[in-house]
Amino acid sequence: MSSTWRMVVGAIGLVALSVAFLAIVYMTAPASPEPDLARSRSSAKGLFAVSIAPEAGEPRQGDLHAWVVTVKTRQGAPVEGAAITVGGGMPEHAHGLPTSPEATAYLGDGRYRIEGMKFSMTGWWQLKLAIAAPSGVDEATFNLVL
Ligand SMILES: [Cu+2]
Repeated sequence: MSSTWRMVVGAIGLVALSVAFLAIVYMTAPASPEPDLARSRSSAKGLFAVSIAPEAGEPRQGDLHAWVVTVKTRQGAPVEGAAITVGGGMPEHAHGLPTSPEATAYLGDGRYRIEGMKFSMTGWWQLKLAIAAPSGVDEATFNLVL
């Protein structure tokens, strides 16, 4: 084989490999990234460890229901005396929450009850909690898919 011929064959081989690689990447990549559905996370600035849980079973579309939000320090100590403001909505639909949920009670051990939650549609919701405690102010965003 002449060296020119060898180079041509090599180049064709490289192109074929690249096409195969791109095809695999394209076919295995998810169409859109799934939201992170973790119900425990660090707040945005890392001030608090925040968890959420529905107070009674998984919420269904249209149900008015309550959540319990647990706020702890990074070291795991309960955060008391926090004011929690609830926001959110559906990022894909550019609308907010259909209700105005509020923190209505401190349940002890860093737990706060959020009442008046309602998911009026199925799909991807975000729950945004602004937490103002004596030790500082931070926020945490949770994703929920109904
Ligand atoms: Cu919607």
